[in-house]
Amino acid sequence: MQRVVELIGPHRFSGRVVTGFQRGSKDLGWPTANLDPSAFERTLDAATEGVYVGWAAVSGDSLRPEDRAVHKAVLSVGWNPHFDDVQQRTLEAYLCHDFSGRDFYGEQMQLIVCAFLRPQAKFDSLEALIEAITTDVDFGRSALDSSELMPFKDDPFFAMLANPPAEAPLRGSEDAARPTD
Ligand code: ADP
Ligand code: RBF
Ligand code: MG
Repeated sequence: MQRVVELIGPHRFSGRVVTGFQRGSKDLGWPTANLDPSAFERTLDAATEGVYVGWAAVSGDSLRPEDRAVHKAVLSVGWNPHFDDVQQRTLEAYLCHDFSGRDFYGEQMQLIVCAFLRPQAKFDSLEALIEAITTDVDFGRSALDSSELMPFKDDPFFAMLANPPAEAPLRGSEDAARPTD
């Protein structure tokens, strides 16, 4: 199967990690963090179905600081045509990082999707799908090292999650602190 690196977008998404069919890690050996559909369903064109690469970060108090860094991500967008039971479009990302068994369901995930690799496909066997994903991850990881895609890792969008804007001071608090004379 041929893969290309076609620059797209970039598309930025932010939403909760939701549960899927649970077969990414169990059946395929490639866990994917599924994004809440409300974070993309209305803005992402149906024609964007395919396999993509980008960068991803997740928050979460149970995660270690290294888990919360910006990681390479290889993504699947669409209706998973290999399976017949997927009715709803998914946007799901394998993050190129070892979370050491920690999961992060319900946490906030930010994603920048910046290049297309190939369309979604239906394979002759589960093994063939796994092999295709394995090649996508290898190919995608090296594509993300390129001078075109690497800069998105430092996109200001990610800094917003790590350092949310400080809450504005309550009105009147400055007055209270001011000397009264
Ligand atoms: P589901 O069908 O519920 O998405 P998966 O088998 O695809 O289940 O597993 C995904 C979950 O595994 C993620 O939501 C996340 O909590 C966890 N996970 C652990 N490591 C990773 C990783 N490297 N990339 C993506 N998700 C991971
Ligand atoms: N599902 C498909 O049905 N066809 C595909 O071509 C396909 N490619 C994928 C490529 C990558 C890199 C990843 C991470 C997933 C892909 N998937 C594909 C989705 C896969 O079926 C899904 O993650 C699992 O079924 C778990 O939900
Ligand atoms: Mg998944």
